[in-house]
Amino acid sequence: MAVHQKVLSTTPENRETPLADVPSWVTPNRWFFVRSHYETPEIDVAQWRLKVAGAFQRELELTWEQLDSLPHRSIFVTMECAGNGRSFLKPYVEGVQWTAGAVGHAEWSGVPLHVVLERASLAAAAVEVVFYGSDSGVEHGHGEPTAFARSLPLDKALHADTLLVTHMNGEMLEPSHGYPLRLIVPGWYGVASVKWLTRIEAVTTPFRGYYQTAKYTIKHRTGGGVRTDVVGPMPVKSEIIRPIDGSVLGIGANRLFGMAWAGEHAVAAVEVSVDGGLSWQRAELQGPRAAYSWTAWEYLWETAAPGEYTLLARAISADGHVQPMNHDFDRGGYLINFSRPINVRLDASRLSQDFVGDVAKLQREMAAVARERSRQPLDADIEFMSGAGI
Ligand SMILES: Nc1nc2c(c(=O)[nH]1)N[C@H]1C(S)=C(S)[C@@H](COP(=O)(O)O)O[C@H]1N2
Ligand SMILES: [Mo]
Repeated sequence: MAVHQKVLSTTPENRETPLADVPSWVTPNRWFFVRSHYETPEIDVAQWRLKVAGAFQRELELTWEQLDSLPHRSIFVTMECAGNGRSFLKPYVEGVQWTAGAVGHAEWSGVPLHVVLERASLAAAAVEVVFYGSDSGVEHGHGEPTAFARSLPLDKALHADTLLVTHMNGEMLEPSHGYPLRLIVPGWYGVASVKWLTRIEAVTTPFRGYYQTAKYTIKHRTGGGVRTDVVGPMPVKSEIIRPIDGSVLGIGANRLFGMAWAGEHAVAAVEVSVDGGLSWQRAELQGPRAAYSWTAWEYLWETAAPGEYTLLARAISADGHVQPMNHDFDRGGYLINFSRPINVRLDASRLSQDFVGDVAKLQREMAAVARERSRQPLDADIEFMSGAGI
């Protein structure tokens, strides 16, 4: 069976992780979603330099070899685009119409950012660190080309888990994922993890770039009024991967399977409802449960009565947050973590097919699929969707 992948646009490259066909704890690189605002830059690593400039005691310019000689670390992190799930919003919200697949989980390796920041030695007046990618383009209503750039507050920039990444799942980064160097900001939406990194700048006033103030911001109501916040940490979320919406199931045992993640926190529990949210049961968590990483879950649903059912899942984070039932439209087309109903029909004339939900089995399956696919690199069934702007 071919893997079915959704491609929202090819230039820039925007494509989803095929969650239902590749349901593994580690997302293989070739199936990991891509979210790019501009064309993928072509970078010659021999010419490439990382400049570290601005509010530091000393500025640095590192070659690839110099960077690579610094201490390394690896960490598993789930990365999700802040617009993931946008196509499910009613009413319609402008932007790339992602379904559920702008999320993936990988092992990221590289040099902890703090190692480089400490070599350059931050000035006392520094308040943020800004990261520049080497991609740029002209945005609607902005005459000058806009470079992709984002900043981090000092505490997150200096955190031991924030990495300058060279490798993804043990392989050199692919061009689409930021070769030769990208940032990974664990627990934060993907937008913070700047790809094709060439410049790190410490600043003494908060950064006001396009992707920091015009895009990737949400409204936040306070007692006195409305504040604009930049998108940062990922809230708790779960996704039902199987069965898919609109499925016709048989009578007997049916397995619900999905993933749940909670940004900087581990997942504590997942609950499932088969009656549209009237009652909830505990799902079984499978495999690792760690901060930054998604956790697989499954629930064996035994039913005898044919009819229409609305399935829901809600995750609870280790710090006690519960996934919400509705989207908060103050968030616009970002931070889409509400429990999305999956409608299925139970058909009395069928028997249930207990598809495999066990993680160990899935991983063995995945390894077999990967081996097979390395011999058949074009065995993918690609669906082109209509993408729109940012
Ligand atoms: N330079 C640069 N970095 C970028 C982007 C970009 O367009 N340019 N997109 C961001 C967004 S919105 C996301 S969700 C992640 C996606 O990373 P991936 O394509 O490796 O999945 O990269 C982030 N880093
Ligand atoms: Mo994103």
